[in-house]
Amino acid sequence: MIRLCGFRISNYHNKVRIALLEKGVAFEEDENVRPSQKDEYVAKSPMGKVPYLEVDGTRIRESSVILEYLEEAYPKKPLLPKDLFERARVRELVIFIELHMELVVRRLYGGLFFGSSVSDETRQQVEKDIAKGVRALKAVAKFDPYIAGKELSIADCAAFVHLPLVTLVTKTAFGRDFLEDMPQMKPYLKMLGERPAFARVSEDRKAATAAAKK
Ligand SMILES: N[C@@H](CCC(=O)N[C@@H](CS)C(=O)NCC(=O)O)C(=O)O
Repeated sequence: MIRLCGFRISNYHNKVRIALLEKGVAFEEDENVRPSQKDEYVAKSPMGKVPYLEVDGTRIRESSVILEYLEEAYPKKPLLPKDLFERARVRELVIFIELHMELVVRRLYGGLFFGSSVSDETRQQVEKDIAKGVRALKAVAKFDPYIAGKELSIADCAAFVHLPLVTLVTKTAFGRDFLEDMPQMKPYLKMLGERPAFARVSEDRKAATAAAKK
């Protein structure tokens, strides 16, 4: 049995949940698992992060590794193209989006969402780095209609959960949506949001966010 452990506000948890739903894999979900540095939790997730996947008692950590595992274990409804270069392109997009965009704006989450202080130096560095990430995404994204081309892929699961955060953070921190000069972005995210799996995860994220604010 497969169990996804994490919480429904987490963009990385949601990325995995979308992939499971799109692939039609039967799974259970423990949506009450929170990141922690406590010994008991790091015994399960050594970086103290969510999500992790339990497969018949074996844990897999890191969302990209989980998605690769799912591709290999459940190839019937693929989220990676067949062509080797196209597969590389999908993975390249995921790295651009996660390493060079989401992880960059994440440096400002504490300041923007949790009231901690952020230095001017960090802000300036984020502004520089995110511009590079956006440049990379622009160079490779196809929107044809999916981000890597004709077929839905892992890169769409990543784009859908992470890119709205790039918009939110850049608008709030710098007064401008750094994705605004990609006119295809909004209709693309809307189109994905109309797919049942994406819509469900999005609705559940909103409900979990509202519940957390109570
Ligand atoms: N590279 C990890 C990132 C996961 C991640 O950063 N998760 C966040 C929640 S969205 C978390 O657990 N943060 C707590 C922490 O970093 O200690 C993955 O792809 O699974």
